[in-house]
Amino acid sequence: MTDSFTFRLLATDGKARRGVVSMPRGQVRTPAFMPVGTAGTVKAMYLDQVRDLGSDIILGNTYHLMLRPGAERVARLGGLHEFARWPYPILTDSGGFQVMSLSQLRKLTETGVTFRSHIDGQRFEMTPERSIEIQGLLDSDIQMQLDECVALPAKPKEIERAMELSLRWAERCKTAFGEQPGKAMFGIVQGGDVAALRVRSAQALKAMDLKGYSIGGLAVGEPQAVMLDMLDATCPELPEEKPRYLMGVGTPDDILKSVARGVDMFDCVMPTRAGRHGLAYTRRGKINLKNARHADDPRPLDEESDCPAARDYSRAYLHHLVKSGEALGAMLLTWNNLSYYQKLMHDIRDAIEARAFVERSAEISEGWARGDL
Ligand code: PRF
Repeated sequence: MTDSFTFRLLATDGKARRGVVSMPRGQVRTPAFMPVGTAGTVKAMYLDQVRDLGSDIILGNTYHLMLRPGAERVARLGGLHEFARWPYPILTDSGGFQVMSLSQLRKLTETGVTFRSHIDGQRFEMTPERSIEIQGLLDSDIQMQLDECVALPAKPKEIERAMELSLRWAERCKTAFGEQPGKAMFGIVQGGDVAALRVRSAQALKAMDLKGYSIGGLAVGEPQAVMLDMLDATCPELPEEKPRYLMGVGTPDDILKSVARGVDMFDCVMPTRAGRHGLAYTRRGKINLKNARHADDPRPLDEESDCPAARDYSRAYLHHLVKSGEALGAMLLTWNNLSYYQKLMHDIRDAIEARAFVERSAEISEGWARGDL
């Protein structure tokens, strides 16, 4: 049977890949950045704006949505796309990572994780089967297996145990997901900072013949060089004809260096969270609008940007909004940051197509190094 979920590689430049993931709700141009829409909203943005900036897909979180408003309720209201008014692809994380970082009194066994909600203390159980069931109720297009992500540094034995558990959970998620043409369930490579464990995880997941592969357990406290070494160990073990998604990464620099190693998809709270904290990403690096040096500065963030938030408002005004805790400050800076991230991804895709990725990467990095405009 033909599947309407496909990945097509359009061009490569070194290990960098330009492709397109297709599914009934739309196409995702890769390398892709997926804005984080944890609770069915990309914070401080209208989803129409998110779309207009060139986002082909957004991310939703099983953990948050199961607690509030509840997966069954979202399903009754027509699914997450209808609920949030985003008719395009949605990828959902499975919940394991958020349980471990946000919930209280969690207990992990072979069966799954039991935990208490960080909102009201109510007790929940999350198994691989329940995670896939919830992602199905949300009507997610790209679903994640339940996994266990270990924070680094950690002992190799502990990393190995979590990696092996994640592999067994991948099998259970694969069975629970079954055959769903037009949708995908990705396996998640774990293995911490141990290259041999990463290789074992990637090979075992490859043998399961999943529709895509995530790389988890990175950007969890290790230096960037370690993350890049793990990508060097992992990517060659993954099938070329399937998309690769590096979970929760990263800074613009992380993205450039990971694309160079063969990663296709990214998500990160960085542009949205930083925007709510007064930080602006520009082609000349980061600007902290809280800083008093901006109080009298009539210049915009970047007069050459086509994003109104970057082009039409003075730094003095943005500084004022941020210092006053005004909602518009968060809105304008999030808009600027997502615009910058999506422009970066656009440039990366063009550069790979033109077989000029290395040169273009160097130019982009030089811009950041040159500093503020
Ligand atoms: N697993 C899952 N989600 C994640 C991660 C992971 O390892 C990470 C690690 N950077 C971010 N989000 N399921």
